Amino acid sequence: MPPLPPAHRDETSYDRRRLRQWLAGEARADVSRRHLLTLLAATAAGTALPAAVPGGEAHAAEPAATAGGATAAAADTIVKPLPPEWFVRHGTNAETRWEALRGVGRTTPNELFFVRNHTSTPQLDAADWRLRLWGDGLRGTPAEDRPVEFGYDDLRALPSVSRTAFVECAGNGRSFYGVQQGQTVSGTAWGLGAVGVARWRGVRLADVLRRAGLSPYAVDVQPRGLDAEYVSGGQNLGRVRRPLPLSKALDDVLLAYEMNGEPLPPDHGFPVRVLVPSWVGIASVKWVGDIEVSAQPLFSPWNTTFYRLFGSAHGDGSAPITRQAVKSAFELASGAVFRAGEGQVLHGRSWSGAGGIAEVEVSTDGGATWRRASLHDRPRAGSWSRWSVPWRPASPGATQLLARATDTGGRSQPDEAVHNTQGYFFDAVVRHPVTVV
Ligand SMILES: Nc1nc2c(c(=O)[nH]1)N[C@H]1C(S)=C(S)[C@@H](COP(=O)(O)O)O[C@H]1N2
Ligand SMILES: [Mo]
Repeated sequence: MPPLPPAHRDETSYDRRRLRQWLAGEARADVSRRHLLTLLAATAAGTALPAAVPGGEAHAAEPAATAGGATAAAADTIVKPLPPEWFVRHGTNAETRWEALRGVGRTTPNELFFVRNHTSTPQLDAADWRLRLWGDGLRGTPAEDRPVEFGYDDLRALPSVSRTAFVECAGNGRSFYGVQQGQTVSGTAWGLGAVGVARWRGVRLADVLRRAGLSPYAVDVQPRGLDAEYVSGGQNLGRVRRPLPLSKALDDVLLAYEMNGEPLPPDHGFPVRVLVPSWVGIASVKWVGDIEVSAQPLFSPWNTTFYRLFGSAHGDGSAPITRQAVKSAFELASGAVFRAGEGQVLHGRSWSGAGGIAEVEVSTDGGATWRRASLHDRPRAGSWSRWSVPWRPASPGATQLLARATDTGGRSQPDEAVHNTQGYFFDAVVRHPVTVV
């Protein structure tokens, strides 16, 4: 049995659970054969792991020193420090703790920003980095081995634009399908911390495409990362890549080289990443090395097997997913403790892939009554709005805090999210447990 690639670790506990359910005859009829085969292969490999990352974060967050081989490798997939008070580790990924955002401004500091790595952060040198554009959607049809090239300095010499935007994993909130709805889904068991907002600076992808000689027949562009090839279920899926329709590519997409006024940190795509505002995080390819420009629609595992909605509510599967849903989170630890009779101010943030945030309502009694939160930021598409609401808990006991946002397009958070097998787009109101003493 070959050793388990680090990229699998985040998936294995879910995969094992699904395998047990399958063996127990509880398989969902909508699990495709292909998905099941992937699942079985990943799970078989997973069982060979030397007791991986028990209980997760505290252990994995520690740098290599004391940890065994597998755990050290998992910790090494991310370059920046991951103090356990800021991050929850999930295999090759790190989730921002919402309580760490309390008192933090509208943008997430780079040190606090979540990391989603399919494999591990590559350490690249800007001096020999090149962006290669090729394909039959460019005039002259440059081939992959004779591309149009831009160096780092070439990009930095082009007119720059800045934009505040969130990057959010499509699977953010995934664990609540299980916790709140009792449903099984595959993938990294994120809480709500697979999202961050940054001020990005770079060049417009549109400018680079035009300079490369965009043909009138171009329909799709496909950026590809320089990180290692991704192996899933024993299958090498190649480098991370996902097609983007030309309409979006020409609209507001950046080739970003700065994050919050600093060069991109290694974990977030140094030297250059794609930044696709409001869309699922997978579109924002990090460590971009080349972009295929195509006169035909393109496909990769990241817009076929992954990042579509499958399950009984979705027929043969949805189209590739694009805009993020509406979500809200309290800047508070799960299970936070409050004193009865003491005045508090609860803080949180809400965001949407379809516009700014127009209204947020909060319930402190498990959803029985609601009141409006004060919004502290002007609604802005692609970013989040901070909000607060005063609260004086009356009597001791367990309760749940709920926040429900409505965006400027009138989209609001439902009580229940529509299930899909890979657990994307958990947009339902999350019930945040707290204790009053
Ligand atoms: N090359 C590359 N790009 C990538 C990924 C990756 O693993 N490799 N992960 C994607 C996913 S799924 C998400 S959610 C975002 C996360 O960005 P961050 O790590 O900067 O927060 O990057 C995307 N871009
Ligand atoms: Mo993601």
